[in-house]
Amino acid sequence: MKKLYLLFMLMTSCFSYAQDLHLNEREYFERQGVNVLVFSNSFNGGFNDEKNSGIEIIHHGVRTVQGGAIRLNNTPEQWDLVPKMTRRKVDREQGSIEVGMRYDDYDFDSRVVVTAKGKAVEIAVWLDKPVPENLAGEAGLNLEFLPSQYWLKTYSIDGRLGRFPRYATSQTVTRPNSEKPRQFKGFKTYDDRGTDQFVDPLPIETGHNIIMATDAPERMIRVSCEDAELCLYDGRMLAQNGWFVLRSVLPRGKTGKVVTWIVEPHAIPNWIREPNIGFSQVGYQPEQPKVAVIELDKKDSPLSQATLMRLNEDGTTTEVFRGDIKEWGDYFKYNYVKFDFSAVKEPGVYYIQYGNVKTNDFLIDEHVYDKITDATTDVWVPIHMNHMYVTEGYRTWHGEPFKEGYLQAPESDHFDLHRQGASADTKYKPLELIPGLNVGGFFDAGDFDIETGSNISVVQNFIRIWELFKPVRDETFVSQQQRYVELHRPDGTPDIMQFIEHGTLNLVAQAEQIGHMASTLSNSVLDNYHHLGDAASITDGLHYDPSLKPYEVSADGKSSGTPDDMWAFTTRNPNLDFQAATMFAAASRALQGYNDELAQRALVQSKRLMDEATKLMAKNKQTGRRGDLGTNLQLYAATREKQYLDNFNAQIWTSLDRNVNSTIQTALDAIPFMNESYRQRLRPYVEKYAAYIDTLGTQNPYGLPIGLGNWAGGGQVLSFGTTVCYAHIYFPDIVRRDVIFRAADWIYGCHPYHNYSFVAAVGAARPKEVFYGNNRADFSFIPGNVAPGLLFRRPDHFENYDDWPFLWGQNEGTIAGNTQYIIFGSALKSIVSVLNE
Ligand SMILES: [Ca+2]
Ligand SMILES: [Ca+2]
Ligand SMILES: [Ca+2]
Repeated sequence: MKKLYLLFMLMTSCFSYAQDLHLNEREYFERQGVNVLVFSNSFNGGFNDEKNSGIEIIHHGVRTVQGGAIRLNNTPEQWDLVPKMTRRKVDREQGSIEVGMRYDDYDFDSRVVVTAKGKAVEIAVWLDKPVPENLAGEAGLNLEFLPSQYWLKTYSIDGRLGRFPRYATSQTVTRPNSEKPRQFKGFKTYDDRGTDQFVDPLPIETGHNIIMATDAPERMIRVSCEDAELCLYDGRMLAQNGWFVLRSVLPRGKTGKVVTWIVEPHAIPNWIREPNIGFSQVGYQPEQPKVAVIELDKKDSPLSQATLMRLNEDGTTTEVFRGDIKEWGDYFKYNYVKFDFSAVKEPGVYYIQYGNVKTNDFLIDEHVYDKITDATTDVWVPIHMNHMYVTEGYRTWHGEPFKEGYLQAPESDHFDLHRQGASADTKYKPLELIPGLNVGGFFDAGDFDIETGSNISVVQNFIRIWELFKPVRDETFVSQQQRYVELHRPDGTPDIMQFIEHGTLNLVAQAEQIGHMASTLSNSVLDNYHHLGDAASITDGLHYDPSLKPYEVSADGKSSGTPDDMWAFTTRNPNLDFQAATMFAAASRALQGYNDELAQRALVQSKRLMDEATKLMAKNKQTGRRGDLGTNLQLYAATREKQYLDNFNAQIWTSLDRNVNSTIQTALDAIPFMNESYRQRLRPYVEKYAAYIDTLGTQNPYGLPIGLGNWAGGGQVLSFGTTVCYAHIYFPDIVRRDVIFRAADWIYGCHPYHNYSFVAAVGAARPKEVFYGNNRADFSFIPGNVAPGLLFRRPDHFENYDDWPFLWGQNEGTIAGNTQYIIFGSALKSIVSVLNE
């Protein structure tokens, strides 16, 4: 009886669920094809990209709407103020979610209440106190729409027709800076060229009823508002990463329910998301496991079989394999099944057919991995060489950046998470030129600063690649004397050696000129930090002279009054010095015989910094990296002094006992320096690690550690992949060959959301098309870049846009991460080459 009743409840609720939006158990509004999230993700402020928060809509599987909140700008930028969420209340009886928002800077509180009303939601803004006078006319209810999903589509506002523009070309006005709401920590995203005015976009259209994308049912959405005007803006007028913004300004002097929107996203009847067939776009070595992971809508019924089709050389297609579909189960919002076609080993060109869905083709061949690191080493890395002119064929990637050098940073906060303390810890006065720093080094990522910690890792990664794999590949011409780099022009020197040299040149200069390591060499003003274009044009190349007026150039043409010079952040951190000392020791060894003079300089700085850092840390009672396991191993590798090996031996086993997963890579790295009994003692720990690898298979359908942070977990997958490769190389009987391919499969396409390779152009049939590189404004990529991948949005959505490059958490690649990829790729290649013998 009870069962029957439950069944009846389930049936009726399913029926109404399919029709109307309802509040589900994950605390968002849902109907088939539409999810409306209300502050499942809240704003963070500052450096954090804010196109990830507030009221969001996932429309037929794509998060196309976000940023629903009270905002202080027509089209908010990344460093504009964001509201702090003061509370969030889910009312299941009313079917509503209420969120309190606060701007501390203005002592301004507001609330939104979102309530399901049939197929629509009502978004109502409530005020207990009127909008503060200095925000009247500025504070409004905003909702943002993803440009790449709406451009070229139609809209109709109060019956007037229009089309969303592909490129931003609406109109703007300028207003006095005094009227501009404050930006994060008082930073300014714009250079007003001395006008004391800021640019404010004008609306494209205004009205009370708007229907967007009548020509695209999967994007169609209707918004109406009786008690205020709706204004449609193009956020790209101010910033290339801006979205289309719909906005109603809050009325002056009113309290209570002040603005009410009815938002109705269209749902395609009985919509079921197309299966996403995850497989490796690079293809498969014949002997490796070949398992496609198929991501299914929960309302989809899994098929019983899939087939592997072969494209023949006479133009015909043959079914070569038919296999059963195996259920894995639910993981967050989707259901996962697998198709294992490992039995197919014959080299050839294939595709997977699952029901009506057919994948693009891919290779099965011994040589599929041969070129996986070439784009990264030959193209991505040299393009990120700072202080050089970099050219490729007819194209110049960038001129020589920062010719005027770097100034001593004054005490300051920073928009890219750095800080200069009250003491410079140097002999330089604030804003004095520190000579000799504009040499060598690598751009951090999609931005152009030198992160010292990352650059240290980069040199270490290159040394590791050099010592383990000795790649003599020479495709890059590097002249330090001419400050000139040309891609695809061999110059007789292995490129990896030149990259070690280039990284070391900057870091040694820091140690010599500053006396210790800078935390970063970075932009002094936010208005050139978000630069997109030629790195050489970020600054004017002239020394900053505060005695000149802004934008004035001195009579001799050598200095200017424009405060655009980069700064060196020099507050001393002995841990960083220690890290640098370790790296310098290794670099000195690696550079021996290639650049003896630099090798000698690196050695001098290594000894001095190690000595000074040790004393400083003792004085501050710090241990930090000094006592670090990995550091002792690196020091032993670099100096072969027994004390470091003794330190390592004294710690390694307790550290492994404490946490195998976080220590195993270091333990494996030590094997070349150790005897057989070390390896035997390590065995049970490797067995424990293998058991952990097995548990991953039950945690998610991909059998990998999957990160859920603000920066997607690609780096975690890469380091897991690298560790597994090493574990397999040293203990092939414990860590089976099969598991080493999991990380590669993921990176090259076997992952949620879509099945594109996260690495740009490496022999993949379908690499991602857009990345957050420094050419992101062109909706392009720099070959060899590795995207962080799948950004998790609470409570249950993985995302990687491939038509919108601007979210760094999913699409940026970093110099440290991409050199880590070269290690992973090199290790994988070396294992596969044994397999091919
Ligand atoms: Ca940076
Ligand atoms: Ca070369
Ligand atoms: Ca300058």
